[in-house]
Amino acid sequence: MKGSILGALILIAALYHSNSQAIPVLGDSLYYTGGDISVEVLVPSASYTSTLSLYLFGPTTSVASFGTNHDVGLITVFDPSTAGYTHGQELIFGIYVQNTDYTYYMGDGSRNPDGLMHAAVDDMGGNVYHVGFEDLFNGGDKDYDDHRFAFSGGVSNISIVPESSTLALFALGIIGLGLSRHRVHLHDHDHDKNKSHNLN
Ligand SMILES: [Ca+2]
Repeated sequence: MKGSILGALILIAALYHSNSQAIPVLGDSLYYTGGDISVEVLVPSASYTSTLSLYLFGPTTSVASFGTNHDVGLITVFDPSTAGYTHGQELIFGIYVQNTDYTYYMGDGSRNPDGLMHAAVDDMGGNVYHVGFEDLFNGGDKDYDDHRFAFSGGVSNISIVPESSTLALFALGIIGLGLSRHRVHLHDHDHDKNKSHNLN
């Protein structure tokens, strides 16, 4: 039991892992926390033009677009739940670079055509996240500020445990308790049997 409790604690710690830092975190993700999200186009440092969109994977479809990196100051409000996003789900934003016809996504590099991470998340505090994208195949100069956007509202860089997983953990705990009680009862039963055997 000690082992499984420790395992559960490690699991909880991993699920609640926060990447809250003062510096941009390459390959970090944003998760949906419900309601509207707000996206503002920040000043870019690239000459290329890209469109920022929110995607659903498997198959990949764009469910909302938030302007190009040159629409500085443009603010778009969108409710991801209208596109099927659920609480706790990773929000997969990506830039479609018009000049090269490549799309690069936030998060893990395996999603991208060159297998590299292309976005860095900067936790600004107050539930505001600045995300900078690198727009060149193979990572370019890796400064991750070619296309920059500010995300706020129903977003977080903390991965939240979905309710079903929390319930599963509780269920495992209850089963664990049940098993240890069962063991105690078996032990008592054996003890009684021995007693009665001795009486005979
Ligand atoms: Ca760059």
